Amino acid sequence: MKHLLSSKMITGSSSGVLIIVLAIAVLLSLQLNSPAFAQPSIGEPSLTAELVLDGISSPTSIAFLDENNILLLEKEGSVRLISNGQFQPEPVLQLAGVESNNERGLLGIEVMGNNVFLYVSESGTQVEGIPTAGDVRNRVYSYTWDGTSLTNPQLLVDLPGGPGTNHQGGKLKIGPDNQLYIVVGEMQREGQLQNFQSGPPPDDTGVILRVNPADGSPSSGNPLSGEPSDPINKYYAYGIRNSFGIDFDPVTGKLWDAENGEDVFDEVNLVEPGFNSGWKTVMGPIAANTGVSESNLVNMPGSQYADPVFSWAESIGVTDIEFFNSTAFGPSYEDGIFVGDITTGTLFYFEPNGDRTGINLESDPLLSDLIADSDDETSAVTFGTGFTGITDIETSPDGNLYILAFDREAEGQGSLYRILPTSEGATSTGVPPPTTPDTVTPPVTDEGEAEAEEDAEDEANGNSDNNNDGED
Ligand SMILES: [Ca+2]
Ligand SMILES: [Ca+2]
Ligand SMILES: [Ca+2]
Repeated sequence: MKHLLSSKMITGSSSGVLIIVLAIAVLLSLQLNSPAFAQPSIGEPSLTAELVLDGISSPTSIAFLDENNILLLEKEGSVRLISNGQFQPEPVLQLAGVESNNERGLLGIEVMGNNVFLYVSESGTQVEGIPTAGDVRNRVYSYTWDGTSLTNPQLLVDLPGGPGTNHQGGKLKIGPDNQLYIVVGEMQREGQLQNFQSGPPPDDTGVILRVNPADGSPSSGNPLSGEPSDPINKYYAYGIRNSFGIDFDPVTGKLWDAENGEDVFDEVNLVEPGFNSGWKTVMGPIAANTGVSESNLVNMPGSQYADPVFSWAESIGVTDIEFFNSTAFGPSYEDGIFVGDITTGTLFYFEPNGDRTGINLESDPLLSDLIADSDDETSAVTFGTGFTGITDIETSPDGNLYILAFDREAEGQGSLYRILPTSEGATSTGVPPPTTPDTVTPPVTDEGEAEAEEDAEDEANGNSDNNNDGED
């Protein structure tokens, strides 16, 4: 609750006294309610967060089919359809053999016409005809949306799923070049893709892939290699610890990502072709990693290291990033950047700089270093709070912002919100009031334990060759 409506946020608006009174009223109402019913709040008074649906089981991602129909992923393997704000009772696809331990599961979705792409962790049995020799694999499939269900699965990409049960990545995006981008976490590996110069060769972990959405083959023009037999020919970026968010700037067409750190430094990055994010030698700005220079990294031909364009000094598990390609919030928010996190359930907002190569904070006395290293600085980039934990952010075709909330304190119980102008409240939009689903599937995730497990894993790795460990 430490980021709740800070004084800095309040004084940023014009009618201070009224807003302070309203903020106190909001704080009092939050205190009167139990945390399970805490409502998100938005710092900008002209905007409001409205509940679309609750009672969702461990939601990881959403994608819009059109302005009235949303596909939603539940981590254990269901693809659900939300039509006109109502959950359809039966999943449009129920996957078998999904491995959903810790951060594994049905993680990512993207839509291109009638093609729907899914990223899913599958258990070590033969799935879709692929013998797996007992290994958990992360796989990307293409399905066809026929209006009522997902049919005709086609395996596009077959990826490692371990040994770590965390850091699986999983977000998918189609770029303006009509290629499919896939972010894959490092899964506790320590190879050349994690910047170990003497480590094992590239193994499809800690990367962003760029592939042909028709068949999963490497896209032409990839930055590291164009050789058909070269395993790095499908990589767009590497050195990524873990990411739950990639998106394209609608103005420049460039890719950005959000990455989460171990205990220090979450990041937002501009991902130029061949980007090396620096993990596991560097997290956050390289100057903050004692005794490390770019010569300590694995510098593949065609690659370049770059510092994040923004960092949080203390890791809060940032998740998704979304460019708001909409005028629904007025001109000042058009094509701005929203980022969420899983630990505090905070929605952050950033304005790109003039040439859209970074964040417009040059004139801020505390944030011109592009690092949020205090609660006040975190609050200065906070847009909204109270979303329990955020797993996805999407802009609807009709221009509103949707936030997918995942409550780790309540076994992954999820909610879907949308943010819209306060003047267009629920009663004038035609959106039905929130309903309680007929049947609520008991959550079966163990996210709390998973987090403890991840912490234990990260601590266990403390003696590994990780230069970040000196930072705390
Ligand atoms: Ca980095
Ligand atoms: Ca700072
Ligand atoms: Ca998203």
